[in-house]
Amino acid sequence: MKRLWRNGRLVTLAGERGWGLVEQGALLTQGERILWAGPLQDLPPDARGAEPVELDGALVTPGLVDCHTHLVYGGDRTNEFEQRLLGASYADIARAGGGIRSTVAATRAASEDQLFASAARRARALIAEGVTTLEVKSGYGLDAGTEARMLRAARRLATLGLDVHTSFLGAHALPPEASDADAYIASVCAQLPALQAEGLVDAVDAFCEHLAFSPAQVARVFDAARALGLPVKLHAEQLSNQHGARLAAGYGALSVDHLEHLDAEGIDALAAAGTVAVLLPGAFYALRETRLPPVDALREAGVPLALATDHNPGTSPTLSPLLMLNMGCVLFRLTPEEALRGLTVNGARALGLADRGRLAAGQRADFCLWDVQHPRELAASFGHNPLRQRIFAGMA
Ligand code: DI6
Ligand code: FE
Repeated sequence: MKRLWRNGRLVTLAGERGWGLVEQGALLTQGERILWAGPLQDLPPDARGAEPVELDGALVTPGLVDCHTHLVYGGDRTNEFEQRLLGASYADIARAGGGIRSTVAATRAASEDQLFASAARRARALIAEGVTTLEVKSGYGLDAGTEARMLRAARRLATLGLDVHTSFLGAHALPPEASDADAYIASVCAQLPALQAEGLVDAVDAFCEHLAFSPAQVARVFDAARALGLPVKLHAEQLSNQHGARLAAGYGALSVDHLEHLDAEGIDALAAAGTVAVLLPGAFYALRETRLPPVDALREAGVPLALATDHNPGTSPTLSPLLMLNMGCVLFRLTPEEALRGLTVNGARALGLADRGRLAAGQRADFCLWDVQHPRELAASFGHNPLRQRIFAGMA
C-alpha cells in the first residue's frame, strides 16, 4: 500500500555533504520502501491514490543505525565502575579475572530466553531513541554452544520491529579454561561454518589488543571468514597501536572500530580500502581516556566516519544513541552533521548496507519524526529525547 507522508521537514543526507534539508517535504512509500522524497510541490503523479499521513512539520531523519553493540549478555559489571573510580584500570580489572571474563561466566549460565529477555529490554531503549537497524555481536560465550545461543537471542530481537545484523566475535577474549591462545583461535575458526550454515553470521569481528589477540591471530580468523565469503570488521587501536587497522584494511574490512591509537599509516590504509572508521565515544568517556581518535586526519583522508553506542556491560553501558551524537561532537569534535551521518548512512555502510541511512528513492522506509527545529539540536542537547515517532519498514 502506498502512503504519502506530507508536511515534514526532511533531513535527506543526500549527497556526500550537507544536511540535504527539504522544507515542506514529502515522502512517498510503498510497503517498506521509499518511492520518492522531495518538496511537496514536486510530487510525482504516481502519488495519486496514496493514503495521506500528516507530519505536522516534524523534522524527519533516516532511522538510526547502531552499527556496534554487545547487546546480548548475562550478569552485571557495575562493581567495575566503582573499582575504576578507585583507580583500577580496565586492564587491571581484566587481569584480575573481571572484565570480559566475568560477563562470560554469567552469559554461559543464562538460557537463550533469559539472554533474549534482557537484550530485549535494552533494545527497547534503543528503539525509543529512533534505532531501526541494530548490529549485535557475540563474544561473551567463548565456547561454541554459548556463542551460537547469543547469536540466536540477537536474531530474535528482530521480533521487536527492527532490522538486526549479527557479528561473530569469538575472538573477543581468551576463555578461562583455555591456556593456549593459538589453539583457541583454531576453535574459533572451526565454529564459523556451522554458525554460517544456521544463518547466524553477517560479519566476523575480533579484538586486536595486547590483552586480547595479536594481528597474526586475527589474520587466521579473517582467513577463515574470507574462505566462507563473510565480511570482516575489527576492534582496533583502542588501548594501544597493534596496527590492526592496516591488517583489517588488507582484508577489505567493512569497518574498524575505536581507533584512539590509530596512526597515519593506518589512516592511509583505511582510505585506500574504503573501510569505515567507527568512533565509540561511550567507551572513551567511561574509561576516562584522554587520547583522542585522529578525527581531523581521518576526515582529511576521506575515511567515512560512523558513530555507535558500543553498548556493553563493561566499558560503554549506554543505551542512548542521542547521547553519542552529543559526545561525538563534544569529545571528538565531529560536526553535528558528521555525527548524524555517523549514526545513519555511515553506520549502515559499516554494516555493508547501502539501502538505508538516507531519505531517497529506493531506500528502506525507516525514518524518525523529531520535535526539533533544526537537526543540529539532536546533537546539541543531551539527556533529552525529542523523538515523536519512529517509522520502521513503512509502518508507524
Ligand atoms: N572493546 C570494547 O569496548 C568492548 N569489547 C571490546 O573489545 C568491551 C567489552 C567488555 O569489557 O565487556
Ligand atoms: Fe565493542
